[in-house]
Amino acid sequence: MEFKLSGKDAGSKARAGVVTTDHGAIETPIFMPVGTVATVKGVHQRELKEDINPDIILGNTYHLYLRPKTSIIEQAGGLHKFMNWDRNILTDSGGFQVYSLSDNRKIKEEGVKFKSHIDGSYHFFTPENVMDIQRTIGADIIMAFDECTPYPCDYNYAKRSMHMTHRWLDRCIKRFNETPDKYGYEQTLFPIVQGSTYKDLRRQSAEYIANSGAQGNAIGGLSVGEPAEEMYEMTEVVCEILPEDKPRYLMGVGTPINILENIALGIDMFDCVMPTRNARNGMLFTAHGTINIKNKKWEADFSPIDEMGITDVDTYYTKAYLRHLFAANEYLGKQIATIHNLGFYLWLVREARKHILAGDFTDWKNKMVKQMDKRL
Ligand code: PRF
Repeated sequence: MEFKLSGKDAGSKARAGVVTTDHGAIETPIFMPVGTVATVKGVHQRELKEDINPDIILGNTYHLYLRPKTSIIEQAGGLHKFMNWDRNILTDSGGFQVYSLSDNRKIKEEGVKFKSHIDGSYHFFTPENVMDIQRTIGADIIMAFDECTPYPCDYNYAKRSMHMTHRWLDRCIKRFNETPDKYGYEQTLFPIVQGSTYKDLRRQSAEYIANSGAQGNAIGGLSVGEPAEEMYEMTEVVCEILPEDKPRYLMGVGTPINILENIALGIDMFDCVMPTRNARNGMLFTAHGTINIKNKKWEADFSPIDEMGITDVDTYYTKAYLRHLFAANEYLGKQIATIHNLGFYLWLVREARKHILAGDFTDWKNKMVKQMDKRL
């Protein structure tokens, strides 16, 4: 994997770059649509390519391991072949999904015992087997196994957990280096900074992660309920320490505003279920604020879904039609809303890139943040 900086903003820490893997180039900043179980929910792969056109999507180790199971993906020849996606894929390690299971898991130094949300069976994840599973799934970028601490988190717990995440990272790196790429293209391992909302812990963790010498670095444990200002403070502290010449990935973030603010602090990569999940609930993101399309207010509004027309669906259908589909609980409503939201998120990061390269990112960002902070 290679990362080249294409340019930096003058008034902020924002950067534009290009990550290149064996599955092609990824222009940064990038938003990665979430495809948890080998599908970006509601959009099939050809539509995803043609209408939204992301260079990279995300998959989840926890879900794929449970269903269809690692062995099926191996028989298919890896996740790219299984789902017929020939561009980049990143898999999360399960650290966050296991954290979300709260009562159905037990965390120990050796690893995490958890109960399947599908059939209640028990499983055990360790740094070693999570590397093996991700080697077999075959994503281009794979994530270290970490513990995502909840918010709020007691200082001593956060500190102990962070140190365990660091020891787990050492075990991940060892296993990763002992195992070969399986499918003839290179895989890259990203470590994850933790440390909850404590600046001293975040600094310590960022130093540990920076010293691991990885090709890219991630920040976890944020966007778990803390105020946005606290998230930005942590990102800022961590970005000062993580190497400049490696991509920085902020996991599970966030709203369009969160994304722009974090780009300004030096983040290059994002993922979040928000555009897809909220679409399925009828919430649309636009450059001028959010729309709840289920609202009666749109019942006879025959204007385009989004005048900007970023994706075809935006001008192909009216708000009244989309509202009707939601009212009638039709599949197509969720599909259209998903394409719209993903199209908007990808547009947003591409515009950010353009403005970074043009040198007027901060002014544009401030204008957009104000504009998007509305309910239409
Ligand atoms: N760790 C991992 N995945 C994640 C997170 C984390 O802390 C987050 C936190 N927002 C999202 N996804 N492994």
